[in-house]
Amino acid sequence: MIDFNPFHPLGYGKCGVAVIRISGPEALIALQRMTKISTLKPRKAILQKIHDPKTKEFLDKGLCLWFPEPNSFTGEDSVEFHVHGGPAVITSILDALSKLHFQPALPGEFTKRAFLNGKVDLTEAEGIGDLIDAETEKQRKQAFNQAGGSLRRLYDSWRTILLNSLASLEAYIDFSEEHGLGSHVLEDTKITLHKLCGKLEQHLADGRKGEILRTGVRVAILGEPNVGKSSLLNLLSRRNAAIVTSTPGTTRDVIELTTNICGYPMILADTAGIRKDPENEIEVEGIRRAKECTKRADIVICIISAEKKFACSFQEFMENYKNCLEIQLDNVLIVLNKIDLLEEIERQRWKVFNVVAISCKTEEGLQQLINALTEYFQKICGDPAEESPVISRARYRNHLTHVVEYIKAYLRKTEIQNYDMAISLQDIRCAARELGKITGSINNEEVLDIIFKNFCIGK
Ligand SMILES: Nc1nc2c(ncn2[C@@H]2O[C@H](COP(=O)(O)OP(=O)(O)OP(=O)(O)O)[C@@H](O)[C@H]2O)c(=O)[nH]1
Ligand SMILES: [Mg+2]
Repeated sequence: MIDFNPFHPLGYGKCGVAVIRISGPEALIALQRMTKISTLKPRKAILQKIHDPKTKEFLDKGLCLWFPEPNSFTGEDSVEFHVHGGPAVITSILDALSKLHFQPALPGEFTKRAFLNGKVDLTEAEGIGDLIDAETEKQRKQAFNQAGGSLRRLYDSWRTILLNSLASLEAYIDFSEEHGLGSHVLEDTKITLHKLCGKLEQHLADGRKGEILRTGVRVAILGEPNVGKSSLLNLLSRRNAAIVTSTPGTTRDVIELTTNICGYPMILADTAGIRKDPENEIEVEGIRRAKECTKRADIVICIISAEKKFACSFQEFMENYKNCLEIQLDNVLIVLNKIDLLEEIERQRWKVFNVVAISCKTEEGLQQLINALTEYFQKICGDPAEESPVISRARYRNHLTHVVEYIKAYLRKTEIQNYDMAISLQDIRCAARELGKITGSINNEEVLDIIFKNFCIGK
């Protein structure tokens, strides 16, 4: 198996050094047939001329390493060629390897083999995938912890509790009379499972922190036309992504981009300005999309322009404004834009209101806005450096929900007089199975295919 696929965009491009990895029982033989190496120390780099195994033509000179099984990433014999990263060099080495019957690796195939050879469990494998996809510091931390086994240890410990409870109860059913196992076994197990259920429920009630951090926090910018929504999108992303003009109703479609705010991934959406009297059906559709977008958002930045005059109290004004924008979220950050247009006296007036005052034109107040957003992100995603491991995928949540249901079903049955104990144990077995599906100790080929196909080539 070769993990460098020249047809895949992620594995190709000019670079200083390219690493071509091969894995499988023939890896060392391939290395010996393509170099003059006869003996080699494990994990020690050696500079060698690399040649075609059939024509003997020299292809490049590079570092070669051998990782004997089982102490390699895949758990199989593996070899690395560190060669010059030019396309022709890479292609010539891949061609040479194919003459020795090596196949290009499929996406995630290295990690899948590592999993099948017991080097990592499924949560660690998925953590490795997340580490490769991580674009911000917080995502990296969460993925790094998971790849290092934080979730595996947690879920394995819970599975052990279930299996121990099961063993105690089975022993009680089989031997209680002969060996005098007391009914305290039943009571103790009930207490243990109650506690475990509580921990699981607490773990599940995390507000989807880990999942949101993994995929990005959705932030929608909403407001009346011309208040500076597109200007803010451009400013926060440091890109000229959206058209800015002085004509109200410039933006029609939702413009979405991903950016990094203090290590948190933010999926920021600029939307059409909302007003009661849209000019045409394009604007009507734009407004519909804007409102739709806020329903998916974790945070809404609601912009008002400092040019706005209102006769009522600020609270009343904001209530009307939010009603008009149809925002029902808790996480609404009110931003007053265009403060560069205000006289000092007017600025003082705004200060009493709980708004973040900025100018997209002069960038005044930008840091305060970033601080306010970061506070929201900490609330929504937590901090993976400080917290216990959190659920990072819907797949885990789904199985964990089933675990809770099975434990509760068991506990409910124990409340019934003369319940069939042997049958009720099936619930504990199912609960343990569901946990096993998360870590992969219980696996099925179809699920594995789905998980690993989302990996990039080379991992
Ligand atoms: N003085 C001043 N003008 C600004 C500021 N921010 C935006 N503008 C101007 O306000 C006008 C509208 O800005 P946009 O960013 O297009 O506003 P918008 O909310 O996206 O408008 P629509 O897409 O029409 O809903 C443009 O002329 C901007 O240059 C600011 O902080 N100060
Ligand atoms: Mg706009």
